[in-house]
Amino acid sequence: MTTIPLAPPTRKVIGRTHHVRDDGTRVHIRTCPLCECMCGLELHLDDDDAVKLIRPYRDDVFSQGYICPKGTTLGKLHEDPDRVRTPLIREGDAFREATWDEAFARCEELIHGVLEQHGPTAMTAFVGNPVGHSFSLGRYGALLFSKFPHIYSSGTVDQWPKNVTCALMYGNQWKIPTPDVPRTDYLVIMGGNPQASGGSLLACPDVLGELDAIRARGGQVIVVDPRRTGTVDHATEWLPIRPGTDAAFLLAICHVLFAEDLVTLGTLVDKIDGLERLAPLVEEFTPESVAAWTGVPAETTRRIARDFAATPRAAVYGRIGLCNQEFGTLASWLVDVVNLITGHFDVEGGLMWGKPVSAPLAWVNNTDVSGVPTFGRWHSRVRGAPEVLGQVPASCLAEEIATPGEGQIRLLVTVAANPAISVPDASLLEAALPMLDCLIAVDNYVNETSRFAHVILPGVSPLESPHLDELIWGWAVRSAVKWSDALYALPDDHCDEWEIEARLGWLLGGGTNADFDLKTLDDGWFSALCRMNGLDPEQILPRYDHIGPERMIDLTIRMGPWGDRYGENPDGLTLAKVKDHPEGLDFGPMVPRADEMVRTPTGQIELTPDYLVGDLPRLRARMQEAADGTVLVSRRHLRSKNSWMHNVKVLVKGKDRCTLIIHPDDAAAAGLTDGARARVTSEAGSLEVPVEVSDEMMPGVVCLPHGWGHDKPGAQLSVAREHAGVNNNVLAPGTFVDELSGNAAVNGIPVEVTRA
Ligand SMILES: Nc1nc2c(c(=O)[nH]1)N[C@H]1C(S)=C(S)[C@@H](COP(=O)(O)OP(=O)(O)OC[C@H]3O[C@@H](n4cnc5c(=O)[nH]c(N)nc54)[C@H](O)[C@@H]3O)O[C@H]1N2
Ligand SMILES: Nc1nc2c(c(=O)[nH]1)N[C@H]1C(S)=C(S)[C@@H](COP(=O)(O)OP(=O)(O)OC[C@H]3O[C@@H](n4cnc5c(=O)[nH]c(N)nc54)[C@H](O)[C@@H]3O)O[C@H]1N2
Ligand code: SF4
Ligand SMILES: [Mo]
Repeated sequence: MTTIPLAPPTRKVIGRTHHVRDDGTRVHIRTCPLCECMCGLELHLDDDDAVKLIRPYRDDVFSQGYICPKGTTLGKLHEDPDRVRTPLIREGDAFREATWDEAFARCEELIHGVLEQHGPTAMTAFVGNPVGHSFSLGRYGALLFSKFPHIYSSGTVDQWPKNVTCALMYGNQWKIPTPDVPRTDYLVIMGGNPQASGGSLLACPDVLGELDAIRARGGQVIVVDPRRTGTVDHATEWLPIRPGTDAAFLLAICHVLFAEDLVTLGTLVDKIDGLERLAPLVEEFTPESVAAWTGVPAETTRRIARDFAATPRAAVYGRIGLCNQEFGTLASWLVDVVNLITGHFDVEGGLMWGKPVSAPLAWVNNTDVSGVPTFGRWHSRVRGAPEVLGQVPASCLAEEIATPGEGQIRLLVTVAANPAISVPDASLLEAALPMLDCLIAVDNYVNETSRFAHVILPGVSPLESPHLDELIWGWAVRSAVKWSDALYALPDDHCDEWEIEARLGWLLGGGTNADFDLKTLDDGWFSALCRMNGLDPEQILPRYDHIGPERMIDLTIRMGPWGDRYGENPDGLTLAKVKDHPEGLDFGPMVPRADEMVRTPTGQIELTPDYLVGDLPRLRARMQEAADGTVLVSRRHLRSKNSWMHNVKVLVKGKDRCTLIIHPDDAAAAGLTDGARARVTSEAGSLEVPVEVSDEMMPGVVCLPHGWGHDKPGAQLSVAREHAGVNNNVLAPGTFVDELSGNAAVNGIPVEVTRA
């Protein structure tokens, strides 16, 4: 495939200048969209309107001057010569630049071709991570994704177990409680590494600073992880644990709590159902009985259970290491259980829910109205995987494309996703993608996935879009709101992302470009939101002279807890008022809110749902098997974001980061020395990678980062290609999942490591 020269980036400044420095530099303020820290940034513009420098914005009410190296590269992302800025249409083996009209005409032709020949069951979408960081992509995704019988997402390689437990326990899959890190005195971090990730399902800028503060006030921070991560440097204790065994460890904690009469429901004594069922369930899981399997000594488990129960402000937090594993749902459930049965839930310093200024749309649908989810309402065609919360494992996609028959997938729309890298059994998906009749990628790069596209519709750069986070405030440690103007205008006639989604949705529903009417569609969606908020659209619509995301954001803020409710509360917030505060508006720390948040049919927190309890026999059976052999886990790095920031030179320069970390004893046994090349083989595949020998790994566990493998023909990522690395998902067997959620178990993969 030939490389196409892409049009240079445009820089027409439309954002408001915050101040001008003495040397004439104009400074703009914006919130970084890259991770959950939501850092405030100062963008310094040069005479050509390019971003010459990015500094922390110290007045930001939320991040207060915290940033990381990724945030300083937003200008570089905008300027990246490889960033796709006009639509690309495939012609034979190559792409050519096209106008938006041409591109949508081609989409119509391809979409209608598949629709007519194979019907809607031949079409699906893959939703990627950046959608969760973009108000437009998130909200307008509804107009697109509803057109498919079902979709795939990175959610099933991420937090699906937590979604399952929250749906069953609290009534909504996105009501995810988070640790009140700034006010806790005892924090157990399981399967999370905020030193690299910045925190996940936990919006708390400068987590490491907060951990230092916990220690400074005499508190404890315990990191339960097979790897001695950078987070451990800020902790009081590292507890190595065998991957995939956390559920057993947590059951043993529960056992001690009951056995030693340490159980209390605290303030939620009248709000929790199912406690009496728990004690007999955990009885057999003594710390001694699980120690050999987990690797955690029994006396350590007992000590932690006692100290945790005895500390008034304490929280156990579990993240991706607890989800992306064989018993992800059990482990995710038990994290909440331990907090709930020690009175460390919905109270200061424990697990709490955030209180967003603009309530996430995802919080609207609760099981008291929609009904408790039943799982397996349908099964995937090829593997027979049961649907869970409307999705099957992401790894099913490859076989659904490659296997002929009724319902074979012929059309795929990817939105801000790179499944060729991010999904298990990566080799199978790589082989399947070229079989599609139509692949439309809404993405900023010709990457490992979009290189197979028939049409690439470019997204916007992080400086071309206004920004307001939505879902993430739901698990933020403070209630706050921040708005960012777009710094640059979109190039002339560049279609904005929300319109791309609306238009693709229209075409997928059988509509044509000729009869596409954005205003009518948007008015319809906005009217639906009005009704969800108990408003009469006839009254609200005339108040606006514009359509699009800003109108929705305004509604969401106005109908939120601090909103003006369209005049009912005249001093309340509107988007216009928020815009007047580039530093953001802060409404304080988290507050107890179980009464308003819990929306199960009984109105109670369900401690022991049948579906979750039903997985204990599988765990018990697994514990009987020998725990020998080497297993693989994943890791992240501060200077990287999943699969897509490796094209930024300043982030990838320096020593090779795509290495296999291995304990010295395991290295010696395999005849490997630091810097040597290892061959790693699993049931799914095999690859070669340089080795880093370090006792930061516990013996028997090796570790690779995810998101690499940029040497693919046709991908246009000139910098990333120089630092290609290997894709660890080549080693991840697609059928290795947490059975209750269908979430990928990319941690704990049995592998063999030898000298290459
Ligand atoms: N083995 C293993 N696999 C994993 C994981 C792991 O820990 N181990 N982690 C999993 C997790 S948690 C996740 S979230 C997934 C991530 O995997 P994916 O969701 O597939 O996404 P990313 O790798 O984040 O790639 C995002 C894509 O969006 C594009 N993009 C960036 N910004 C924008 C934008 O504003 N608009 C548009 N249209 N496109 C944009 C980028 O170019 C990139 O192609 O990977 C999962 N895979
Ligand atoms: N810099 C950077 N930040 C990111 C991302 C990124 O790619 N780069 N990705 C973002 C995304 S999409 C997400 S979802 C979040 C994820 O955020 P985190 O959940 O903090 O993810 P990781 O940093 O991968 O840390 C996971 C930890 O789990 C450990 N682990 C693996 N298996 C097990 C196990 O079985 N049990 C236990 N107890 N631990 C285990 C690993 O060793 C690792 O230290 O990060 C987000 N932030
Ligand atoms: S920690 Fe880094 S990537 Fe995350 S929001 Fe802050 S600057 Fe952006
Ligand atoms: Mo993620």
